[in-house]
Amino acid sequence: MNKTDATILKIGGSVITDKNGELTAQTQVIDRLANEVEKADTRNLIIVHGGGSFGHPAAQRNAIKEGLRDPKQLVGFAETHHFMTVLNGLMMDSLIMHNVPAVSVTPSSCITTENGRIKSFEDTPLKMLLETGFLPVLYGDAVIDTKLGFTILSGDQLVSTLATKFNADRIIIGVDVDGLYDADPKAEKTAKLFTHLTIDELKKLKSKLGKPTVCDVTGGMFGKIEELLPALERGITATIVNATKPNHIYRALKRDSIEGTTIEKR
Ligand code: ATP
Ligand code: IP8
Repeated sequence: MNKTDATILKIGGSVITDKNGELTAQTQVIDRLANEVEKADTRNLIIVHGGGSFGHPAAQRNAIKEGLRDPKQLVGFAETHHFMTVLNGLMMDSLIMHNVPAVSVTPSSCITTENGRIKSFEDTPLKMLLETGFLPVLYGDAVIDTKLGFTILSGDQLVSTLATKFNADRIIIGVDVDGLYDADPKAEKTAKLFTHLTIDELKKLKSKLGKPTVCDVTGGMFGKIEELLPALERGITATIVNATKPNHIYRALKRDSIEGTTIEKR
């Protein structure tokens, strides 16, 4: 199938929340990003945002990723999902205030997983929203799992699945560092930024990616790269940029040159 001009933009929880705290939204950053999305006016855009300090602490506290083992976890699942809707609400408020026709699509209402991998996806409303000219917004969520009872679906798995489903030509990933380094730049001051990587180079590097130092049930940068691989194998380009820096998401959406890491099949 030929590629479309669809763009999947992931806005990381490390950007829109403070992952050192709990339920700490970066509302000014959210507003700036909404303004950048408005200015860029990109057609066929889907946004996915991460959980940051809204999703991960509740998911960890209640062991939601590991599945249903104790009825007490049910409230924990509800809490995790609810906190994600609160963060999503902040994103939606800002996007709509900036005249972006953004519509929230709740993953737990249209997706189930099997052992953590997306198994069913009722995507007709999402496809029709996009075709009608809306900007669908999804997020990492607590979802029903056919084997585990429930689990956590990362925004990164969603990004890769959506990019494949919509035959997107590119994925933009906004995080709180300048791209992908040869080590966690927050832990190693001498870490070197990669500007361009092929899949083969990326696979060799995977073992060096830092495990999360903050609360993150979906594997941090390692988990992100692991999830991106299927989309990259299909020839979809991924660019990792620093979304905490003003206009980096805007410039990436406009296809302007930008500091960051571009990953391509070869
Ligand atoms: P969320 O899952 O909440 O959406 P996110 O997608 O914004 O979060 P993380 O999963 O926290 O982002 O990954 C970004 C973090 O990964 C950075 O803050 C950085 O410290 C860390 N990191 C670890 N190893 C590396 C690496 N090799 N290169 C770049 N960043 C790395
Ligand atoms: O932040 C996980 O999504 P991610 C969301 O994209 C939850 O990994 C609920 C923890």
